[in-house]
Amino acid sequence: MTQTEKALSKPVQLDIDPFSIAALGDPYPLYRAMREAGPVHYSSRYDCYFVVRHDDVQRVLGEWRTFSSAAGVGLANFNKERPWRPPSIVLEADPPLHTRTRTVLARTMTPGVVRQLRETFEREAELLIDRMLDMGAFDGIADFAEIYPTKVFPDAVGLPAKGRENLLPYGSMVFNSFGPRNALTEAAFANADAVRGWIMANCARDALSKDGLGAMIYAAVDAGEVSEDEAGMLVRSFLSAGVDTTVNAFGNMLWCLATFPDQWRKLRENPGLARNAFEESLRFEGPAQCFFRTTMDDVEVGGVQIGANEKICCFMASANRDPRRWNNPDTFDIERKVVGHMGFGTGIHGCVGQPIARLEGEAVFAALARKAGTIELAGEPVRQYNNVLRAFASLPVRVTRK
Ligand code: OVV
Repeated sequence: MTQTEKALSKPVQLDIDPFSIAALGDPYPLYRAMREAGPVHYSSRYDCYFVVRHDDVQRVLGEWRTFSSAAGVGLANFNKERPWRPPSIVLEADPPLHTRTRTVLARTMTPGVVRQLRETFEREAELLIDRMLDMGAFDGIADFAEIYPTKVFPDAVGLPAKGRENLLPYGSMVFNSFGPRNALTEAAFANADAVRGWIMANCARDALSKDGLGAMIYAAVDAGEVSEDEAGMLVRSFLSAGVDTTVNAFGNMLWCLATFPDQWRKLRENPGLARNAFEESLRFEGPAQCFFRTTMDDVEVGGVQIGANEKICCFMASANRDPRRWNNPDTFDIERKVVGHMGFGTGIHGCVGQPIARLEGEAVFAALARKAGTIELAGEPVRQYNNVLRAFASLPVRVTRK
């Protein structure tokens, strides 16, 4: 095919709804079919383009000047419709605003800060795993995945203990709202005002401890880097992005260990693999399945011409299973060289919290590897449906001591 012919190719018309319950329950066959049918798909249902191959996802997320975040990173185009909350000043922003706000956030996640958090995170991880082993049989979501990230990270931020039950409902609102308006969004917003009210009230300087990551954000106000209001918005980003993501990463990782016994055996025999194993779970069953961008200009993606002010959905979870990039992509392999996975995204908006997410994952799954003998499913897992998060509602698991 000549370049001219290539430039003329049309996107594949997408009839399937990736945000239907059936697709959300089992998205990988759909991702495969889309990757094989072509690089770019167009959905008239959503008036949105879908990008599914590793190279293309990497490019779209990399070229932030062309593929903007400022009109929202969900399906809603903020140039055309009002967002449901004031946009995030880091996620839903382009440089130069994004550069300034991300710098302030990143300073709270440096290796020095992580080193200081490690002791507490590891102690809490030991306590968590001891409780699991005492229980023997437990729900991997309610008793495990939801427990640790809703404690150690809010503790580190300096959030008060009272009202933390609002964190997961808020995360559900945030992540469902990146998808289309459907029954899932509707359900997530059932108690929206109370949940949002608690979140906003607890982002204020006075609500937070004087020695946490939240206080570090407010120190940037005193240094003239952000305004008091912007600081509150950055604390909101901690609470929006830092809880549901890690909770579901934990649930998905536990499911991987319970359903790939050879990989569990390897981890149990070598707890030093915990960090890479957690990383591989983010490739294989990452919680954040997709994020959107908006085109700033006419642009060609994968040989397909796309106009300006169009929405593009980048499926990181499909890029993470693309056989063009990975050997045996549908195999969970904790010794895999997993660099280049998109579980944390990529480019200037790549997860700023990843040092803390990795610390949490390593602490918990290394403790599990040191202490547990067997892990197995004790019943049928139940899915939690969310427009963009891969999640379980319930995950019955049985463990024994080493
Ligand atoms: C990465 C992410 C997810 C959800 C919310 C935010 C960020 C935010 O900045 O509010």
